[in-house]
Amino acid sequence: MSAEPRPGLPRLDRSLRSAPKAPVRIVHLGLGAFHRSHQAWYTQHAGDAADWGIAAFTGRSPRAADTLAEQDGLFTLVERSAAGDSYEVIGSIVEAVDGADVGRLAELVAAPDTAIVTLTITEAAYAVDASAGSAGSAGSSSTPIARLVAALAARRDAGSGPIAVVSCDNLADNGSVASQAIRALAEAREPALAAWIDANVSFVSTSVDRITPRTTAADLASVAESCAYRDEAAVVAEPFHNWILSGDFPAGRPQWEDAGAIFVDNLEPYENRKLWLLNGAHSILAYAGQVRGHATVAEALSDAVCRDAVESFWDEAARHLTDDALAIPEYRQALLERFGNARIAHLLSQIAADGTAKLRMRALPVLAAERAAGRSGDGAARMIAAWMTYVATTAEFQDPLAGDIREALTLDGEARCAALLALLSPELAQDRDLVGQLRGLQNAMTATIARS
Ligand code: CS2
Repeated sequence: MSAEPRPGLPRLDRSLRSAPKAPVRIVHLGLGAFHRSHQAWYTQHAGDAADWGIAAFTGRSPRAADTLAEQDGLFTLVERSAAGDSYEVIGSIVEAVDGADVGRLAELVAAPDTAIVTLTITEAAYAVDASAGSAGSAGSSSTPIARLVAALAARRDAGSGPIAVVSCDNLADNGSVASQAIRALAEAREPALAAWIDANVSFVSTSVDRITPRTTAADLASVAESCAYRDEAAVVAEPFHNWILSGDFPAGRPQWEDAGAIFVDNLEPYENRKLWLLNGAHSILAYAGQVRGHATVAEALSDAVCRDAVESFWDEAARHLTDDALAIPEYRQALLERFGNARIAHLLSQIAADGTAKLRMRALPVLAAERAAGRSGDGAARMIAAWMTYVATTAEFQDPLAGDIREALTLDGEARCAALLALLSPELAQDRDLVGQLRGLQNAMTATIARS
């Protein structure tokens, strides 16, 4: 994605914008747009930002690191509200590295000044295969979790002491999930390493929020136009941002609270509110919306069929979000406004990726809670039915279980429904009533498409 709006424009870097370079004290895995609009933004806005630089590693491809390195780590954050855009140069990323450079990762994680490792590695990346890890297969040693385990071993060997690992992926209890994944691989590699991790690594759980669509060539062109420099690493995000954290930072942390981060003892109600209401609605819109011919969140939300599906799922989820402090009516209203911001072209195809990993977090807890209360859970079930319809009608979908999904799609009727459901929960797939309910919801959805 390269924009060449006006030839001769200077490239953004630290000679163009004087941004002091803080020492690396945070290592990040997963240098995507969300990391830049969220953790990098919070770190820049901490009162002690001058002490906290980020070294950010890419996931699969070195491209984002190369682009950012050419700009000394600087990038523009475009805050896009319904009323207009504002621009800010973010300088908290001081080193951008190809994720395959495990040597540099180990060196930085082992450095005594490094206090924190943050993660945005996607929901799917936490499903590790510890048996493959023990065999040291090429596949597993190149996953972000396996790289981090190797880097933690280097920290232990260097005697650099405790550190915090902070998961910023959309998973319930993401600190514990990260801990289990890392521990399992460490145990398979060397039990003494697992013991060192138990004693020295603090796993912090967080709920993260900022809608950040993939940057387009048009976005880069508009940055060039407005800022009079070329920035190939710009990101666009909504003005809203939220970060709630729970856990210890044994080697210190930036004063993220200056930027609005909230530290709590009990994260669960907040993460459920965000995962169910925001991310759950996103998944409904992504699947039902695309099946009904829409491309963006704002477009899908303006379709009454999709909007009703969201509202009825929210009604169900809200029954299990009972703490008054959660202010659910206001949160729902704010979400409608955020989703309705048509200046943010948030593509449904982007949200639709990795459905099996996402629906386990977004649909299953509400479905289980509703069924335990003796109700149908139709709202949550409709999210799953929409996903089933989507994978059945879409040639190109991205999912860690894509092969299993394709195999399930060779079946018909309830057998297909049960096989797809088994990919989310083998246990639920045994429930004939639920399979019948999902089948009915799929038929109803197909009927609405035929009518519209
Ligand atoms: C989205 C999230 O792609 C998705 O699955 O639901 O990335 C969502 O935009 C963020 O969690 C918002 O904070």
